[in-house]
Amino acid sequence: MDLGKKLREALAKLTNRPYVDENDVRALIKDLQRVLISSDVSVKLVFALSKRIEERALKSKKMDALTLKEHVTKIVYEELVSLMGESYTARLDKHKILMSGLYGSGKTTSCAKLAHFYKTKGLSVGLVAADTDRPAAQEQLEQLSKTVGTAFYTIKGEKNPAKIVKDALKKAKEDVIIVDSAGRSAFDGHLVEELREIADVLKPEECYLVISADLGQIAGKQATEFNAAVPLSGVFVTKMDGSGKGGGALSSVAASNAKISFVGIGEKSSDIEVYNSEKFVGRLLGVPDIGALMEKIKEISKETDLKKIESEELTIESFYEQLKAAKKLGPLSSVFSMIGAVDVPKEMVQQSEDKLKKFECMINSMTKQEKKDAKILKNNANRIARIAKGSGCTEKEVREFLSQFEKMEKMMNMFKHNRGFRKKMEKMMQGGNVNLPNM
Ligand SMILES: Nc1nc2c(ncn2[C@@H]2O[C@H](COP(=O)(O)OP(=O)(O)O)[C@@H](O)[C@H]2O)c(=O)[nH]1
Ligand SMILES: [Mg+2]
Repeated sequence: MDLGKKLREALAKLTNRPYVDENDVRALIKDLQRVLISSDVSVKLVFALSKRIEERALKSKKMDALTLKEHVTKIVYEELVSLMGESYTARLDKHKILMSGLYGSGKTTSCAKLAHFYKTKGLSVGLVAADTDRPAAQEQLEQLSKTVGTAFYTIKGEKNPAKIVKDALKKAKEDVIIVDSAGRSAFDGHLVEELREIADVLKPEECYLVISADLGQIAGKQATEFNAAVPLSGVFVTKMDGSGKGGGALSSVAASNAKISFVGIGEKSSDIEVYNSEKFVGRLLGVPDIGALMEKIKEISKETDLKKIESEELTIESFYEQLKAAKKLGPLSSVFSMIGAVDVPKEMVQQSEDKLKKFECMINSMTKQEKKDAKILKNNANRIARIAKGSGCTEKEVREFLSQFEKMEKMMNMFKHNRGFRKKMEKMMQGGNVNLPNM
């Protein structure tokens, strides 16, 4: 089952409603709990998270610029991000990496992925095959190094991995050196000893543990065990693409002392991402960049300077400026879902997008003077025909736009001259309910 889909459904139930009360929040939390536990997030973590969401949603002060629905969505988002751990920043200097992990976790594949990643960052990479356990392990990495296009080092037939590493270090001149090590079927003393021997020679700046997302919450236990024996700088979580337990793996690693550094999302060398919990949660919730969108909404509500509107004439030109500002928020569909309107039918979103695009074309076909003074357009068939032709719209559409614009102008005039109305408007804007008329 898709964790993201279920999470989105749980949130949609809430965001479809006009008001959010205590029962709504409790029901949402119940849904969230079910979803998280089914993706193997530990019960302990789930309950701690539920408690925090409930407390914050019902007790913490809501920001004026947010509606109640946005307030709850924001809290769920923030708490999920904190459950899934800190985002990672990959280092881009010269450094040496040791990869460790159990059999089949995806070490060798992930070595190639890291090689690909650093190559795309403009660094040269050397791959070192120091898995002397599995017969074909060296060939596997050599093959991958050819595909990615990096240097490759090993000593065929050598049984001592530390020797291979020592020899590679003598020859390698690359910026980033990545050492693949042997796994074991379980975490044991032999594995620790071997890793320590390699680390003594390599002196790695980074030591990544490779863990498959399939392990779910056991991933955290493994990270804790490894970390105690060989200090880890991060965990490379693989197979995020095929596992329903990804949420459990990420949250349990985040709760251990280790950090998630990279995630593998497929079998190809390019299927790698630097771990970003905001992005991960945003994707789960169906809004890829929810954090950035929140910031922008806040900024824009600050920017909506009421005094400015009060003193400024509304012209097609200034309307166009506002249109462009609104477009900065991103595609309308994500703007709609941000303001809680997740169930807006696709056709309607599309219609609004199309309408905005048409407006833009019409405005672009107007002269400077027309943009400043819409009155000269009114009932002027010649000008309307010219704009329709220039913008690829029908004359009827141009007339519709002009009449909508006129309505807005009237509203603005009322706004300027009527204190009561102005107060109402101010309140409405603070609640974030800024509706484009007739859209
Ligand atoms: N779908 C998917 N498969 C992966 C990923 N990472 C590794 N694999 C597969 O997992 C298997 C074991 O990988 P390998 O690198 O040989 O594991 P190692 O024994 O730890 O070196 C291979 O079939 C890989 O293609 C991933 O992120 N997604
Ligand atoms: Mg391997």
